[in-house]
Amino acid sequence: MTRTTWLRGGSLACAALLVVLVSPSSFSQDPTVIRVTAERFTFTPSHIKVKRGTIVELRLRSEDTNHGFRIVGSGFNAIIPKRGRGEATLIFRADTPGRYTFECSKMCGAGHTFMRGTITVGE
Ligand SMILES: [Cu+2]
Repeated sequence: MTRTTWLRGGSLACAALLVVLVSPSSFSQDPTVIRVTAERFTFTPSHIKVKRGTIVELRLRSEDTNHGFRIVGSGFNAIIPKRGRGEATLIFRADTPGRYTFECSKMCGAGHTFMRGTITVGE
């Protein structure tokens, strides 16, 4: 069974890179699918680069326990289900160039606070 979590954007006032799209039917282009694996205590890949304007579909999967995925400074936060329980999906349009940090938002052990990465939105 695959459980998919569609995340919806909170406030657009966060001036973030992200405009989270509610459903795939609202795309005007095919999303760029990026698969991210969480495993104590890293995300792979941990550095993600996209061009401005790209619709990004992050598919978040765990190789061990539950993890979280939060993009710092935005309202976006997901639980990545533990191994074998499906994945979380986050879709957004990368609108604002910059460098954004993501991190695990669910305590997963001693290295939890080191579990982070970046999304770079280029011109
Ligand atoms: Cu963690």
